Amino acid sequence: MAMSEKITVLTGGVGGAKLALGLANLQPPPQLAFIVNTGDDFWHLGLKICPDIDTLIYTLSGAVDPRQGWGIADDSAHVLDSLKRRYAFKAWFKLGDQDLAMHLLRTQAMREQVSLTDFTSSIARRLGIEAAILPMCDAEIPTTILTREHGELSFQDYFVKQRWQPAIQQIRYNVDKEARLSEVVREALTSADMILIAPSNPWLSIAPILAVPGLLDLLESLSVPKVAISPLVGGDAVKGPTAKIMREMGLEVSARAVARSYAGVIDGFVDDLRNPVFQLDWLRATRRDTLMTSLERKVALARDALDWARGWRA
Ligand code: FO1
Repeated sequence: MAMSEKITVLTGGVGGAKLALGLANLQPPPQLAFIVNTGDDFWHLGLKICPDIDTLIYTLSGAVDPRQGWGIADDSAHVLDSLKRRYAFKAWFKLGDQDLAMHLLRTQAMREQVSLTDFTSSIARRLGIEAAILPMCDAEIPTTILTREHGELSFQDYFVKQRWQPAIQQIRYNVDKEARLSEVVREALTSADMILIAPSNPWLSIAPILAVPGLLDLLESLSVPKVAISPLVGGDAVKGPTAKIMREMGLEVSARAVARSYAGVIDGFVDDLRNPVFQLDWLRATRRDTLMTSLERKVALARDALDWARGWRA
């Protein structure tokens, strides 16, 4: 039975990719589908760049730079250096030479009207990835950040150029009128035996996915276990601005506040052992060590989360 078990995961960023690697290394392997945030995507130097999709693809194919958690390990930067030295281009977004190959192919595909879904699945297959990697939407839904200091910033301007320092007034998920839930995303959700929300930033990585028209309603209508894993460990983010953003939005910085932000979406929560214990009457919760500092720990967290949710599945 476990052989054909279907697990669908909402994910974005480095934390999500770590859990994905744990899931992909489970024995026996479940059938995995990852619905990936594309709110961070942007056009830069004429190239279509999808950081969260690439982080997941590089992680699952073993190419990722383990120190950064994104980009390709031991990549060179000749193109970027040339842009900086010869042309005085302000290269604030680091694009490695090998990473550029992905952006070139993707940009060509976009120009030839290939959908992001089709391009992503063909490139993932070519890199030997068995899991389905599904962009949350084929239409662009760019996240923008309203700040007092700089006004409205595009996502990468806020995240990379400004190093997520400006205080957030509002996060906008700019849903285009043309945006539709793709058939493959719908199918991945409706056919899943279990749905996980990775320990990604709830507001920057998961909320853009939930903003795809029809996705939230569909999720709410499904009766399989829906389990989020805490992005906070010991009351702080492992990496990135989750805790800072919660403070700026006037939220308590706690796993409880994260779980409450998923009200109506999840019915289970894997909390970290280091966080203060909390209870919500609508939520099943368990406590684990969620720090994924080695492959063994990633696999253990993935296995524990699935075993736990299987235990209370009707
Ligand atoms: N993150 C950085 O902090 N600085 C960078 O220069 C940078 C370049 C980059 C290039 C390709 C890619 O796929 C990801 C890259 N990231 C970089 C990471 C990325 O922008 C963010 O981590 C995500 O968008 C947030 O999930």
